[in-house]
Amino acid sequence: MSELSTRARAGFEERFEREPLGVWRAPGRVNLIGEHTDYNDGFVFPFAIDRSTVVALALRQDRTIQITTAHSEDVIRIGLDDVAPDAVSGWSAYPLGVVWALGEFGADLSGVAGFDAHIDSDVPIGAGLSSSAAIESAVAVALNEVWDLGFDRQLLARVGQLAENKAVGAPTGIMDQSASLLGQKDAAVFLDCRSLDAEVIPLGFEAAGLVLLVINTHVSHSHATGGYADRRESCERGAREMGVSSLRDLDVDDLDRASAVLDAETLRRIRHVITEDQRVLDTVRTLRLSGPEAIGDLLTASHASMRDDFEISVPELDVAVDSALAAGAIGARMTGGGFGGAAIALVRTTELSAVSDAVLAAFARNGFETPDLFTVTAADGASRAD
Ligand code: GAF
Repeated sequence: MSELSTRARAGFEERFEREPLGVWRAPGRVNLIGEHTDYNDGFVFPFAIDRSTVVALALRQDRTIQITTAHSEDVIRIGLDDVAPDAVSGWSAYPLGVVWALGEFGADLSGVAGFDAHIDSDVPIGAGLSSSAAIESAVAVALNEVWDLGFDRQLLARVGQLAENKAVGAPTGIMDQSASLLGQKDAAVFLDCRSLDAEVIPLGFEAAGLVLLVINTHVSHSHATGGYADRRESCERGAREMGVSSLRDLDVDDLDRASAVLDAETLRRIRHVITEDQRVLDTVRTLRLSGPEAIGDLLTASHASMRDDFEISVPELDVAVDSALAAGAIGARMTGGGFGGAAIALVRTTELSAVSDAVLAAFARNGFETPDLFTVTAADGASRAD
């Protein structure tokens, strides 16, 4: 049992004065490439990481739900029949949103028992590593098992996304929950967000002497407000004005026509999405043919596109990427929805300390808050932990 599971079990026992039935875990994710393509029906290539959210849970004799977390003193208490998007708020919108969304996807909750649950996590919050999808996926796999619902993992990912969209209020796509539920050790999930076909592709970082460094800038972001929804609207407008149902239906050959049809800003937004879809396909092909050392330039090109065309980077992310590259990283980019969060750098193991030192020095020189630097490995998706 991991240290985190042990801590969650102890936290449950302390708060509810009984033993949990079990502990379930779900990982955060790093997106290797394919940003803001998921809600455009495009391609993504994320992997589940070795940092997780865990939920210790036991059923009750009545239909009450009680939820606590290690990060607050609150005890959220609500009747199963009262759970609805407008009845939940704050952090409890994630687990309770999942309860509601299971019902929306056809689970018969009329006869199920309520539960007590305690949540703990080592996925940094607001860092762009999908702490929210990790909570949703951990709760989803736990309830799927204890309520014997028989949902498959693709459906559980859609449950988590619906919770995020309607209960949390963030208009996000399906990538994060898919990574958290479908991930496998040492591999990334190549997902077609239109068909939801997923293929697990070995990364081979360790064998190639590479390591993935995460640089958490501490610039906190939220997708329930502001820029994320704005970018999504631009993409939908661009697709509408180009006469297609989603940007997936366009490719780089359509950009000339787009420049005649769209305003300059919308053109930049859709150019990011169209070229990013192509970069995902190129990355998967390059990884298969030539190994992970060969994907660096695609990662770096993805960052430039997000910085210049989609305009979702911030100075801290640009400095993280530029300083890592200057110190020898073979590729680097911001990861996740943007406007803050983390950058990733693919680095030769032998150069990890030089790259880390260079990033820390560049942040200090720019007067930025000291970032958190840590490496991640690709881990298995959500499962019962204890
Ligand atoms: C966030 C969202 F949750 C994802 O669905 C995805 O759109 C990502 O931003 C950007 O690629 O993580």
